[in-house]
Formats: sequence, C-alpha cells, structure tokens
Amino acid sequence: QEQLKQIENAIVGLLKNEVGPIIKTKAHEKSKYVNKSNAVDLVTETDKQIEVLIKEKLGALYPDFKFIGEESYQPGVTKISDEPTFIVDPIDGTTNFIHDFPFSCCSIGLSINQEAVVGAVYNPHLGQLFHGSKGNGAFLNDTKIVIAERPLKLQQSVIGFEGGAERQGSNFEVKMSTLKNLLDAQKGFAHGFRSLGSAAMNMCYTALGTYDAYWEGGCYAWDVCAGWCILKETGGMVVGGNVNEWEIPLDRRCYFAIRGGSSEDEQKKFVQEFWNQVPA
Ligand code: LIP
Repeated sequence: QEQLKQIENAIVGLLKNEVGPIIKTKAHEKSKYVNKSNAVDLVTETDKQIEVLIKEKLGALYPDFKFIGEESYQPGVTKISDEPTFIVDPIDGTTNFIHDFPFSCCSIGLSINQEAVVGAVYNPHLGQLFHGSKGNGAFLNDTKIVIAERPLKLQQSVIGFEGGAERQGSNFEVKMSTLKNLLDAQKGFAHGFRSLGSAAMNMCYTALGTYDAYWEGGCYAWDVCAGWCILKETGGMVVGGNVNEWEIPLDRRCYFAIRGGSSEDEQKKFVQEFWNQVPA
C-alpha cells in the first residue's frame, strides 16, 4: 500500500511538472494532426512526444515495470500481462486538444495482476489532477474525494456517453438506440447525457459523483485504467457495457462505470435497469 502511494506520488509529480505544461501550451497552438484508423481517430506529434517522455521517465524510476502506451500499441501483439505495467494515454481527448476545448488530459495507470492499482489523470486546462491508489483513497488535487450518500436511479441520472471513433456498423447502431431508449420518456427517461470527449475525464467525473454513470464501447485500457482505480477508491464500480458482464478484464473495450455514494444492491439494480435499455 505504501509502495503504491510512492508510485502515485511519482506519477503526480511527472504529470504536474512535465506533462501538464506541454499539453497546456501546445493545445493553444491548435496542433496539426493526422488520421489513425479513420477520419475521426486523430493523433498529433504532441501525443507521441509525451508518450516517449513518460516512458523514459517512468522507465528510469521503475526499470522492471512493463509499459503500454496508446501511440506505441501494436494490435494483436501488445497484451496486458500480470506483471506491473504502466498503461498510458499521453493525451486523452485528442480531438479536444486539437480544437482547444479544455478537456484534454494525460492518463497514467498501473496494473498489477491485471487490476488497476494506481491511477492519475491530469487536465491542466482546468487544473484538475485526479489521483489515487489501491487502499489509499482518491483525490482531486489535494482534497480527498468523498461521495455523499444519495439515491441512484436511472430515471434521475446524468450519464457520460461518447460517440467514439467507430461511426458505422452494428455497434454504432446499438449505441445510438441505447441513447434513444435512455432519453425516451416511456423508457429510461434519464435526466440527460454529457460528452466530455475524454474517456479518462468521464471516468473521473463518475468518481466525483458528478456523473451517475459513464458508458462507452470502443475505447481501450489506456483510456480507462487510471480512472478505474480512482473510481473504485470512491466506492464506484466498473462492469461490462453489455448484459450480464459483471466481471470484465481491463482490456474488455466496453465499459460501464457507476458512481459510489450508494449501496452495492442499488448499484447493481441501476446496472440492470441500464442493460434493459441496450438492444440485444
Ligand atoms: C478517445 C477517448 C474518447 C473516446 C474515443 C477515444 P483519444 O481517446 O477518450 O472518449 O470516445 O473512442 O478512445 O484518442 O483522445 O486518446
């Protein structure tokens, strides 16, 4: 537990002192970008530069730990093992970064035995640094995150949602139908949806209790690893985005995060009600 806290502090220092200033300055420059898998999956030189920097700095501090980063990921080759592994998104919310919308951040998680045990997410535009580690609680900057007890009901919820990079096919259709069902006055009737454009920020806003839940299919372990640890430390849970997926691995790519501040029974009931709105 103490060692995890030391790692958390090291990551926090790196984000605050080195990574954050780069993201903040470069976003205002309206960076040039190139397309990755398609015309809405974007990457800039700054994403790559930051990943190299983090790999170098964490590698010097923890030479035996493995490293997985969004920009060096090789589909089919890169796999999360049981060994201590830093799982990093150098800029999460790259579209926000390119458009200078103030919700781009850096997300650094550590997994051990495929469980997220340390996490830090820094949005330098708003000065919000979320961090936590297993058994040590979660913090927004220096303040411990404590979620007040309050009812958790689908009908009165605000849910984080993202369009994602996949804009056609059956997954996209399911996403859109679910969104419609949840808003429909005769079905889910949620209070509303919000889209921050960053999976890591969405996870952290669920950890804060600002969101009641966050649902996304299509993102990757580096988008959610850090936020997952932070959320768990505030009493939240992460399950699969599809029906009856209560236990999921870090790289399941379809996640449903639920805030704390309610009993496990209430959280599970919320999940069931949500799943009822996802077409088979
Ligand atoms: C993006 C996410 C966004 C999600 C996209 C993508 P990037 O990460 O944070 O919320 O919808 O699928 O994964 O590309 O900005 O690092």
